[in-house]
Amino acid sequence: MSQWEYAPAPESRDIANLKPTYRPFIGGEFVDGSGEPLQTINPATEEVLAEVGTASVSDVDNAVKAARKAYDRVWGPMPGTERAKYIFRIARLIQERARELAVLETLDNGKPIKESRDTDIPTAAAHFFYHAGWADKLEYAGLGPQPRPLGVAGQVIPWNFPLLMLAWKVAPALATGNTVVLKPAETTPLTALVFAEICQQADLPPGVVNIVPGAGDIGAAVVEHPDVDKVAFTGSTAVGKHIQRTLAGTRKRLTLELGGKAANIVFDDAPLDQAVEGIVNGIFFNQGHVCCAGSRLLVQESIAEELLDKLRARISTLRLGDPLDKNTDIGAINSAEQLAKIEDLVASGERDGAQRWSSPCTLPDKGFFFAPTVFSNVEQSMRIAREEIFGPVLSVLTFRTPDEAVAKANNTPYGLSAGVWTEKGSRILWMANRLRAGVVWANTFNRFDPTAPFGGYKESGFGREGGRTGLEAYLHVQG
Ligand code: TAP
Repeated sequence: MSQWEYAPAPESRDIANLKPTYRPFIGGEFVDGSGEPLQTINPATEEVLAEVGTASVSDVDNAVKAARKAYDRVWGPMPGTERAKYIFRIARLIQERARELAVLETLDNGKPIKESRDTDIPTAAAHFFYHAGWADKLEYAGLGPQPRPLGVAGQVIPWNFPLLMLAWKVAPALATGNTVVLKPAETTPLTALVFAEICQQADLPPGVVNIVPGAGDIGAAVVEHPDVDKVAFTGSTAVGKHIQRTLAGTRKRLTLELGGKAANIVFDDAPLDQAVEGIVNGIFFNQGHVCCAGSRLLVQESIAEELLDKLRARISTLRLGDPLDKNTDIGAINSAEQLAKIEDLVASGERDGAQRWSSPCTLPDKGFFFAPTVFSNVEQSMRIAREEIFGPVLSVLTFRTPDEAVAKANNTPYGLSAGVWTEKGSRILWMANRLRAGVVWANTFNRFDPTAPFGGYKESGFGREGGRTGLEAYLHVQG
């Protein structure tokens, strides 16, 4: 007998304007892709949401041809002031359709509606607004007197922030005068295809944005297409390395945003209640499906017990369940495959002797869910301390001195983000100078803003997205 079950309210399908079928978007039209159609499911209920037509390798070729034509004839030569009008229009349309997009994102991805409503969709709109503002000011960006677009950008994105990752890729590409062929993740293609509708609504010239749903082979076809000038990839380090090898020796420009294993470091003088909120947000936001998640808590030994007690008490209050319920804190894991990966790593933590505590919440019978989990007594050599779990699982380690905190924080192949919690401003700067991470947050975590460049060190990738620095990835900078 099921402990509890729910079905999404029927009106959620109406609000999301859910259609039975979705199709690839090439040259300004929705087309019948010649790939094998896929079914996208709601990970919270395992029900089929829609059938999605996918692109084949020859569809990718058509998309690149459409993008090239649009670049040569329309978008490349267009003055920045004109490009800006289209991008502002897209930003406003995302705002106008925010409710529909938020519900659709939650249905397809499993994330809590309060996160898609308050973070994913508004931040996606903010990226278009911000980059629209750059379109006519590129020569004043300090990138040389005549920055020139690269041409056709091939972009491949993951499933954890489907529309937001699209915005991080498409907005700077369009602002700088490039055209785009984008492949969304196989498990979350829907908001990208609604974005295609928004491009039509905004009268964006055909071919400027092309969306080619499909599996990894279609991502590879985009990346490897000889007429693509720039590749922007966000996803796993393994696929990123493969792409880097594939592109070696080609003329293509490449940026990679890959995995992470961030340290969230709490000193004994930190405001503990505030730190507890930051730790919870750092690892449980979006079920921990966050490349910069604070998945390793490094806590100063003298306060470890007190902090852990407070943390477990706080985590016990998190509500897990229906992602469409506005009070839900923890939604569904995006796929059965990802759930299996989390379970495997958690089992390894138990086998390795770490102490597991999971929130006493009840899991629904259907759908892919995992209770928020904290491991203490974690050694640096354990898999749960080294590998990216990409789920709601926190590994806790302790330290005595700031030097030890830095050494442990940097003891990872990754280098995307870190957090420091302390009252001392001088210590924040001391730590920030020593942590090998692209972003260091102080007394906060998971803060995103289109004006701030985001990206990694080491195996977390290279290149930056956002801010003025992010524009460089899409421009030939001439002296
Ligand atoms: P991946 O398996 O790497 O998938 C990412 C995208 O690449 C998907 O669209 C995927 O298609 C496609 N892909 C798969 N194989 C490919 C290939 N050989 N050539 C080209 N494209 C290919 O990662 P994931 O599991 O979706 O995402 C989780 C990972 O992304 C985590 O490691 C996370 O840290 C990282 N991530 C990083 C960031 C930043 S900003 N650094 C942000 C979000 C996520 P399918 O959907 O069909 O598999």
